[in-house]
Amino acid sequence: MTDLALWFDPSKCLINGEWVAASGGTLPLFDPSTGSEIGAIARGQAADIDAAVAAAEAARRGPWGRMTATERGRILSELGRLVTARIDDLARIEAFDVGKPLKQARADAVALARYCEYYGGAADKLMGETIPYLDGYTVYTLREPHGVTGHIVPWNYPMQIIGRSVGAALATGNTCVLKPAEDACLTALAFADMARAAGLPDGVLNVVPGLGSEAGAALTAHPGIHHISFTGSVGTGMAVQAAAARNVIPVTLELGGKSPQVVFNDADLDRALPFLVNAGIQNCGQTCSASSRILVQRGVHDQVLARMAERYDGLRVGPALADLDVGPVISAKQQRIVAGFLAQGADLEVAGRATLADLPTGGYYIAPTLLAGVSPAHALARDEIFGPVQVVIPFDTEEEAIAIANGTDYGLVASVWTRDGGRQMRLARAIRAGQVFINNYGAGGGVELPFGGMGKSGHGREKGFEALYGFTTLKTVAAWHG
Ligand code: TXE
Repeated sequence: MTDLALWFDPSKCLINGEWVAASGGTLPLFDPSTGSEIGAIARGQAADIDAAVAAAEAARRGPWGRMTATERGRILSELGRLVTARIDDLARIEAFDVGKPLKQARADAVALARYCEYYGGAADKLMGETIPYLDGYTVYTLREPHGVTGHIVPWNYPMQIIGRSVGAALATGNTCVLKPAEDACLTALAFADMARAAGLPDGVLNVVPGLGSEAGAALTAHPGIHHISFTGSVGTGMAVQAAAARNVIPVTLELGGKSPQVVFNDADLDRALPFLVNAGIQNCGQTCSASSRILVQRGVHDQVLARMAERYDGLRVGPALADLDVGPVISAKQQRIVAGFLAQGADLEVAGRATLADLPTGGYYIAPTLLAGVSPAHALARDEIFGPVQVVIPFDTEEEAIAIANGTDYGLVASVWTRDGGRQMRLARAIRAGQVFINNYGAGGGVELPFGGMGKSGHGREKGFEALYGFTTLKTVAAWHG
């Protein structure tokens, strides 16, 4: 880890502006590219969460609570500048920690800076309304912060997910307790340290790394938390929502998907092809909005399959810092999950597959795989795999395409590839998804674009201006003045 030149101690929590040892000691830190144990991170537990929530509560009653929206925005904008100045450092840390190729980690660092810039600029643009009411009254609404917000972040895009949720929460005046994933917490600590340097008062952003079953469960059950933002698996999301229900607080859940791209016979295939594959292999397929299902109309099916397969065969897989097309998955556990899915699809036609060669032994590698002729009812066409695996499903009619696209429990993102304007509009309405792209696909991108799921992909919206509504609560003031 010394190669990373960390300027903070990764084995500590950041609570109330101080680096403190966790009450649970430490957890081992593994390098996904080699499988080697290369350090230790904090193992936060309930006592650390208590301390972090107390610090956040005190901070919201302090100067932060009286700060104008413009001042909060300036701190976020300054934080964006500090992140921009360290993009290369952050990218290197994230690439190493998550196993993603350096250029993908760099894009995440750029997005983090952009979230700070976006929410810094938006902070003082959020307004209430005046409401026409009875004679003699003036009625208006105030948008107020929830209070202390809890943020449970997964390991696949730590910087992007912290940017979108913590950025919007701070812009609206909340104070935060952040529980990053045990598999990748380094950039969360780096970011919080930079936030102090940008002028964020102590206690406004606290970070407690640790296990989901310990620090995560303690945070979601804590009576001092007023809102929870969670990104992760459906099962854990259900547990988080149940815990939140006991304290009757709102939750935002982003739980992944099985996002389709629908390619019609009249599509511009030259434009579509790079999007079709990249949306499946980006971050080794470990993207909530990965496009893991490619629905192709029969007239171009063979051509699309052949061209995608050619790309798969040529993909280069290697350690994160080698900066090839695809890195390892995050952990031995994730490698087992993806391998298990591939075993379930052992009878399916492998249309394209990358060759694994010259890899560090012990790294968590999976050969990117394109499967063809997959029935929409097959588990690999319905369940989130979260690895570099895409299935190609043929269809004949528009109605059939819509039925297949909507045929899973998820509804996060979709895209439609066609030159027919009417069809673009019909599918945009008919497909059940929080985002529909027409003749493009935005896996993980779009700081400005409201994002979130339908069905088991979750509820609530993050990103864009819309997120500011989710991180505030509305108060109505009705004044009678005669
Ligand atoms: O997820 P978890 P895991 C999906 C993906 C993947 C599967 C398993 O399909 O294969 O989930 O990954 C914290 N109370 N996604 O096991 O458990 C945990 O510490 C509170 C989709 O990593 O959901 C981590 O910080 N928190 C996804 C975060 O939840 C708890 C991103 C995510 O972990 C907790 C990641 C608990 N009881 C996985 N248990 C997406 N939507 O992008 C765990 N956590």
